[in-house]
Amino acid sequence: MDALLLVDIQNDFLPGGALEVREGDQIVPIVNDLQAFFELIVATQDFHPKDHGSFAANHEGKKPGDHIVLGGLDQVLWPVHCVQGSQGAKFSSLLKMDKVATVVKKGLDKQIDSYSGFYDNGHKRSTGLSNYLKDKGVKRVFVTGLAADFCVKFTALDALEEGFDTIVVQDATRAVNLKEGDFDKAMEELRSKGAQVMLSRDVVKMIS
Ligand code: VGL
Ligand code: ZN
Repeated sequence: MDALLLVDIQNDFLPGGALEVREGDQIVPIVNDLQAFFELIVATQDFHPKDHGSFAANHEGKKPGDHIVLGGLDQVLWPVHCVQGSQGAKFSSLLKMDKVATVVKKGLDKQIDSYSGFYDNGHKRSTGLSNYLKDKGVKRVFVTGLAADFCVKFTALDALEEGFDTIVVQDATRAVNLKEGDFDKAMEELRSKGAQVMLSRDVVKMIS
């Protein structure tokens, strides 16, 4: 069984959003088209309380891009984004959601960030996604969404660690690129750890 994962395709990560990812909107039609080829589709949703520790605004004198220690881990600080109940936390209105079987919320604990859809950044608490997929007999996951160098990367790395064959759909993701080249670096790291990086048209050829 295959699963298609839609990582954080939310307004705040799209152009015009609080943590906008360049060209993030361009993945939406690709992700929508891919859904026709999957029986099981799962979305993740970055879903922070407004006092979340990853927001620069919640630390006096800090600005986005600065680093602090949060939950014992190095944490880059972000603009306020994906606040529970806000428009920015909602999925893109252009994203097809009718086939999405379940939504996995993450980043709810203000004391620790959660890039991966499987675990928080300290690997302390599971979201339940791994067991959900395993219960459905999933062996292979295809990862799409935002952003390639954060939530997509860490979701795919955890998928590998959880024993899933993991394919990252290269044209169905875009990077924040805090530093130039972060997209390519993320894809290289994913390959080196055992993920396949494939274009959506090759995914369709492989599975249909
Ligand atoms: C993300 C930064 C902070 C992401 C979420 O979805 O990639 N990045 N929160
Ligand atoms: Zn976040």
